[in-house]
Amino acid sequence: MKHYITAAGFAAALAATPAMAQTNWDMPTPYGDAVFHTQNITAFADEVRAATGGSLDITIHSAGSLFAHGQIKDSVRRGLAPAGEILMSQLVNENPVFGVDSIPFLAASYDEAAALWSASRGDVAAALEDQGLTLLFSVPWPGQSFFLREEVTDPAQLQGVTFRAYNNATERMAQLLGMIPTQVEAGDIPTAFSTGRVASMITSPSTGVSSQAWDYTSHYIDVQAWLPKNMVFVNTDALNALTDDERAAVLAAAEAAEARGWEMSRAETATQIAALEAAGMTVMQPSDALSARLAEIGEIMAAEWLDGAGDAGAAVLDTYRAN
Ligand code: PCA
Repeated sequence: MKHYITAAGFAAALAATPAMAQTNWDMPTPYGDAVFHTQNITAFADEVRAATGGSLDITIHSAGSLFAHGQIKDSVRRGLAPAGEILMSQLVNENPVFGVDSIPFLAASYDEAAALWSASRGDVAAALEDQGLTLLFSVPWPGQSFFLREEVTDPAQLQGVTFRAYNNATERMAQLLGMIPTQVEAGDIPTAFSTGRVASMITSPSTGVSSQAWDYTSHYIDVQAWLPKNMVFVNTDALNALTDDERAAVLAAAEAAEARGWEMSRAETATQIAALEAAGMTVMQPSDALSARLAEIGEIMAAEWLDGAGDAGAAVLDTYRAN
């Protein structure tokens, strides 16, 4: 059947068409809805939606519901999802610069972490750009501390203890402590403990709270050894396909999200340690012996990182130390 359109019908059809084309972006993250990073990227998506009058609608898919952590970067690279969030150090095998934020005690405070990020950001962005990805922003987790089943004052007590790792650096640190590491995604922590695969971990108080660490560990040792970052990136072709106004809205919201995320992270540190304590965990400072051993391990891991990262890595550390 042929359709003939009258002038009036044509005008009505035009009026029914939104003034702007609508673009929908899926944005996967491995982390759950209760995590401050996820709240921050949700606020980012809300800001973009508001600033574009709804013409760019970003849907957050949390807790690995769209793609598993290990698939997110390639999914964005291939355009299956236009944007995504991952733990930056997950990509350390591609380029050592992605792992510079996971060296114990290289940058253990927010100010140091900010200086390290400003020294390494250009190289991180360039490494992503080589893969057709554009870095939008990056936000640290609070300092990484131990969750254990007993009070540990002598590092020798850690020998042979099974340990939940989340990247190469946590695995290496565990090896140097004589522990037995297994990689487990954040969302799988409670199961890994309850099934006996692991008996300890190092992570932020935020992840301790979101995984209810008091159900399977009793002692939190507040070493705050490094601040690993999540990063949010976008497929560069997808970014370029937006209108100029939409692209500007994404970049402005990204800048705001980075500032907001760092503030949220800072605030989390104290409130989530308090939450662990309120839930019944013993919160303690590391013994001198444990601190000394961890400092040694930090030196070893910094040297190993530099060995792999070569001149580019040395330049990042020089810039960081000059700040
Ligand atoms: N939480 C994430 C990464 C670092 C952190 O604090 C995790 O434990 O997997």
